[in-house]
Amino acid sequence: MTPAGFKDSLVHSSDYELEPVIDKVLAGRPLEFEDGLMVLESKNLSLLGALADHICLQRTKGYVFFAVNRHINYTNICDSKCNFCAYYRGEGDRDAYTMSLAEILALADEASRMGVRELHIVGALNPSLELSFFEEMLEEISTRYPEMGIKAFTAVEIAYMAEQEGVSTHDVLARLKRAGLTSMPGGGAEILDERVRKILCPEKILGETWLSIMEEAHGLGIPSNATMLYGHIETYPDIVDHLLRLRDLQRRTHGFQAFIPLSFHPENTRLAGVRGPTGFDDLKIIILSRLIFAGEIDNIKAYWVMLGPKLAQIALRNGANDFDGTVIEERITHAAGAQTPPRLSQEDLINLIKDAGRIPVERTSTYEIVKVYD
Ligand code: V47
Repeated sequence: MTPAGFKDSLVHSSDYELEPVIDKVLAGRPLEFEDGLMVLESKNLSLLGALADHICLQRTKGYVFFAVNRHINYTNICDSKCNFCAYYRGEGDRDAYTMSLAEILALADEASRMGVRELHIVGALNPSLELSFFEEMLEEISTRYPEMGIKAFTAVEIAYMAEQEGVSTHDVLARLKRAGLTSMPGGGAEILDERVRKILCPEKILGETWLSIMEEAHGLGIPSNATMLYGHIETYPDIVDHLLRLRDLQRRTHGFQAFIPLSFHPENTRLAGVRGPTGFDDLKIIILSRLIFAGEIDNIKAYWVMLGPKLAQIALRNGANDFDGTVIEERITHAAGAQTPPRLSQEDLINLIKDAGRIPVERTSTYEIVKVYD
């Protein structure tokens, strides 16, 4: 095949409608709703992946971030009981648990000795835990281990703390920040559309509330991440709408540090009949996220816990520039049947990134560079 023939075959005749999308992306113009749908409907993953990779490289110089991090899931007792979740338990259940402050501090201490720089602390909506417990936890950890960033509590947990305490979400955020909160994870966003939330998680805060709590956090100087749980009952328009609503908020606050697409795992959930996303779906969502956020949300995470390390590595050539981290102990996805290992070593992460032809960069919780491995 001639080079020109190869180029033609890359843009198949059935993909000519993608041309306006390609032109927009290459001209640095933002994609809109219809463009997003077109990307999702296309099967030309190699073309779209190359486009996403191109945009990613313009922003990142080939750096791929990872963190030496540890998850602490402090309780599984939850008032929310979302239909997509295999992790929650009721108070009387045999395997229900709530960690004491001493147990949490022991995990933080072990993490600090392992060189961890980011603690990812999330749990569930447990009525027995008071705001003062979380304040004390943050104060103790941040004073004892100032080198570790504390990325903790989803917007959903913040709303629950406010309701339990009878104060505003703004006050909760301000108090947690004062106690040592560095940033917030992006969980709880699921799909922002209310029709989908009513089926997925009827007891959870509205999508609008999730966005407004993030806006408050950003206003208080607490950066956060954003997520999207996909591969269940959502439609293509729900996905594009979700991404555009996040981008709108980002244009106002610039507070989102990273976007993390979360690949649905159906096992042991009330949606166990749902097939879940294929590898093709997983890559397409990474690609679409990069194309829609371009330089507006800088970092797209390939969350290896949900994608598997091998697909996450391929995502690094399809628009993703963040490999999350060592993780060490994750319970939420593993309760839903994830077959991935409980942790990756720093060496594993560095090898996977280098093997994809990218430069591993250890980062802090707030994306300062710790070390470049070139
Ligand atoms: O909010 C729950 C999702 C989220 C399932 O901000 C499930 O850096 C798949 O938000 N299948 C928690 N997903 C995880 C999360 C996260 C993970 C990694 C990094 C960051 C970050 C945030 O997990 C929940 C929900 O959307 N989830 N159950 C399931 N069965």
